[in-house]
Amino acid sequence: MTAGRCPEWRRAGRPWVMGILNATPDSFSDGGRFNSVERAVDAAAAMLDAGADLIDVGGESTRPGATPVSQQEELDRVVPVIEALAERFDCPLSVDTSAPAVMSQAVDAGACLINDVRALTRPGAVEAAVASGASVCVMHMRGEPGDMAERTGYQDVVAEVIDFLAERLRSLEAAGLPLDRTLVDPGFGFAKTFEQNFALLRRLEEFSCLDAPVLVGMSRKRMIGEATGQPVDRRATGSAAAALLAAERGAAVLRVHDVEATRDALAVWSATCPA
Ligand code: 8Y4
Repeated sequence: MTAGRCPEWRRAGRPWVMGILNATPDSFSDGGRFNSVERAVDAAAAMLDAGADLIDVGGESTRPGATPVSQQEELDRVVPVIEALAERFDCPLSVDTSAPAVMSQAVDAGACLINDVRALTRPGAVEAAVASGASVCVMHMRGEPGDMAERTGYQDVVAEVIDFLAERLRSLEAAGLPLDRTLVDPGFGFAKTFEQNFALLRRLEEFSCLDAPVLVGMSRKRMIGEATGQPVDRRATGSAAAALLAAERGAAVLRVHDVEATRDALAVWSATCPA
């Protein structure tokens, strides 16, 4: 299997901006596959125009209450989109999935990064990821999107999330995934309260002890809504502020919906950094 090339995640200057692309059928689509692939390509083009460095393609919603998607449906949604993006653009592509078959086929189609909110815990996921040659982002969560809300008991959320990720990195390394192919993610909003999410953001620098690039995803999430009082469609400004604070605290990759707002915030930050 051949993975598209991933960038060197750690670099001087600003973090990489990962644009979120939902490869889920939308209500305007006529249901035809070609139509939804074309729409996805257009959405990716718009994010790249706005300054995205890479695109994260997902076909399964991890929102609480979302209906689970069959593996075949996920493959049908994600693989044609990644193929089309790999043909059209030369940016790195990421696949947001927990399913081993989707990992393998998405990497074959051109993805260089596997973004798994379940940290390769599904049977066969570690093997598929190792064999793919792609990089992997391992994220902290507890339970499943349906029961996460009740699983927020921590003594020290930052220490416990770091411990979980450290343990995951060790076992992935033992399974044949070298450290230079892994990123870590605190999993904002996944089984965390408002205070816990903001403790993770405030103390993000502590994640540098893991020696892996840190990816963060806070874009438009409830933590932003709770801080700003804004509904989901008016959280771009709050999300850009959160992304900037993460950048300041060492984040290597920012997973965002609002690429232009994020790039503008980073441009202002960069101007304060001596060249
Ligand atoms: C509005 C829009 C409200 C989106 C909530 C959401 C992460 C992730 C997700 C993350 C990594 C989401 C796939 C949840 N979050 N991957 N994925 N890190 N690595 N919710 O934080 O965006 S989906």
